[in-house]
Amino acid sequence: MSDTASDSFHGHAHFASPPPGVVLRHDWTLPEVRALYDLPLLELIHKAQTVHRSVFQDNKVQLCSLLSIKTGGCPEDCGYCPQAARYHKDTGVPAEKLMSVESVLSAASQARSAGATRFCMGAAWREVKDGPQFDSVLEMVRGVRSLGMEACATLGMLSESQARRLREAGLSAYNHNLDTSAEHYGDIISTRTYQDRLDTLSRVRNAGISVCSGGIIGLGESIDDRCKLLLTLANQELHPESVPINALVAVKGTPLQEQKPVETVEMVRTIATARLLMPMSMVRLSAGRMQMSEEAQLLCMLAGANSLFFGEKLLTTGNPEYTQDMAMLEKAGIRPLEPGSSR
Ligand code: SAM
Ligand code: DTB
Ligand code: SF4
Repeated sequence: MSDTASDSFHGHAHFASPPPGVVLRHDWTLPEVRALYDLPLLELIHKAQTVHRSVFQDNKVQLCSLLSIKTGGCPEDCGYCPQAARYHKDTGVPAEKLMSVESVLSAASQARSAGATRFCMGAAWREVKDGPQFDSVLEMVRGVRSLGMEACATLGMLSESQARRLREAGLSAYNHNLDTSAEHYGDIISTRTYQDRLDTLSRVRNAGISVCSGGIIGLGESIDDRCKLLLTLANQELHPESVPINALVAVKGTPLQEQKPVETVEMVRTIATARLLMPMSMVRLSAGRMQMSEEAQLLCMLAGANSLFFGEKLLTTGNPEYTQDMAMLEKAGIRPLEPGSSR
């Protein structure tokens, strides 16, 4: 499958070399990462914004659209997730069937009209199973690509052949988050291991699909856990081309329902550190915007976030209204990235 112009831009850091003065490192140590995270805030933001401006167009963010193509009933026990079957009684999130190809593509085409250049499809699966459902997902991927958008999917664990088939269908990126540090992982999820996650990521990478991998802050992790997550992402052979940073949405009925909301400054430090460690990657301000003021979100963009999910729903939880987001960006003079434009 050939890459289009839009493909060779966002995300695909390995297609372009860094500009002068920007070095891509894969040997970060925890004290180094922690030293960045702990810098005086204004200095940290300044550093991150300086790197950001040398790599990306100024005042641009990529708008992504997210759709839950298969909601709820998941056999995993991720402590943050309202879609896990075992919390269903308390979260009330129903287990639904996979959406039809037709309805997914009609949502994708609407998202494109609203300005999305990337369409992400999420399924509450532990892993992909070969068969008619996976065949439908492959058709969704082909359909989204033929609309001229980047197609991203997050479907749980993948085998080598499934990764290859997704690549052949034209999938631009696969999202698979590490969520937190290896050390903290077991406190949040018991039904799979950190190594399972890393294995799927390397299958995605080996299949030639661009990698989208990030995490969640506010899970009760320490600052070192947060820094270790970023270090693990950055010390891979290639940086993930896309790094979503989520603030926990503490959903009633999940084991993490009582977690305190993430402070803005924590979110900003995490994003700025991600920007410094992975200068060429798209850093996405993902879940948690409902709890943030516009100023907080703009501060995240100043610190190096250059992408948002728009639309009033993420997978199962709320997201700001479209018109509100557009007004926020307009006020700040931030423009959506056009399809196929260059960094
Ligand atoms: N089931 C697949 C998997 O877990 O890889 C794909 C869908 S899963 C819902 C995608 C990601 O959403 C998770 O990896 C997690 O990082 C994020 N997520 C889920 N629930 C969240 C919450 N309550 N707050 C913030 N992020 C969340
Ligand atoms: C990611 O890192 N965040 C998005 C996307 N990847 C799939 C998902 C956020 C989900 C938030 C909880 C929900 O709406 O269910
Ligand atoms: Fe299932 Fe993904 Fe939710 Fe975990 S995060 S319970 S794997 S849908």
